[in-house]
Amino acid sequence: MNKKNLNELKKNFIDNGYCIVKKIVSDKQCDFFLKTISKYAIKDYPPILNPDRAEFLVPQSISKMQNLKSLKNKTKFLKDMEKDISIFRSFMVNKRIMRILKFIKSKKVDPLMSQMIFKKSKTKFSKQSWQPHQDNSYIKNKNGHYITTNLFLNKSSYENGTLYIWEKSHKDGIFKFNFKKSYREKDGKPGNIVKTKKNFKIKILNFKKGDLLVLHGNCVHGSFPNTSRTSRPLYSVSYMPIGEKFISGKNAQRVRLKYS
Ligand SMILES: O=C(O)CCC(=O)C(=O)O
Ligand SMILES: [Fe+2]
Repeated sequence: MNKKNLNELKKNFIDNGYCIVKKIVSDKQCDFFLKTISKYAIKDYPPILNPDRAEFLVPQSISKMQNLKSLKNKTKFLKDMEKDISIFRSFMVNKRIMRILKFIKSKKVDPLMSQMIFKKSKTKFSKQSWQPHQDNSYIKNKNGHYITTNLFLNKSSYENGTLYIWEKSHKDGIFKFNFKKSYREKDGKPGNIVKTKKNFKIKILNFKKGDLLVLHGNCVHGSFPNTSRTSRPLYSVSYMPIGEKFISGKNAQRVRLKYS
């Protein structure tokens, strides 16, 4: 990517609170990632938090291992997990992504957490629709430097539960909000709901497989339920520039991850 393209991404991010990098990952890599991480998806395909850390991946996929009959297969499951975790980590610190984020923030950034959201068609979690929220409402970085990336592992549109944003909503700091459980919630409506009297225009975002959405932590966004036959898998990774403070969180346990 040349300087002109990088400048354009940065301008979009600053002006609009988000930018989209088209086709940052090839179809083949997307399919490989999805196939690998799907080994750890349990019944109903709930999201997997921090699949890049064994202490998270083991408890969230243990029923998959227990379903295996022989000890040989169980040990293989765990052995393969080691390898797969390094694949997930490599996506978090993908060189092209890190370069773009560093350029946008004019500072080196560290990954803090990741989440795989399958929105697998015809499962309970396909109906999950995120309420309008700011990702920074969880982290509360007062300088608004938190960033979330969403890598789309399949095409994404209204029918299969794509994301929308509230235009220019990243310019007002952190809004008041109602706390919502946002990990394996029962009502299918996660996301700390923003409370504001201000009106924003809603913009629905469409993606192709391999596109990356870079979101300002204060940009209000949400998503639609997947009512189609097409799954809408995405791998989300959050980042923070060096020197910035953040709240770790009981579930997400954000930390500066020093992967290379
Ligand atoms: O997967 C989605 O539909 C939205 C996810 C999201 O906004 C989040 O994880 O904070
Ligand atoms: Fe979000």
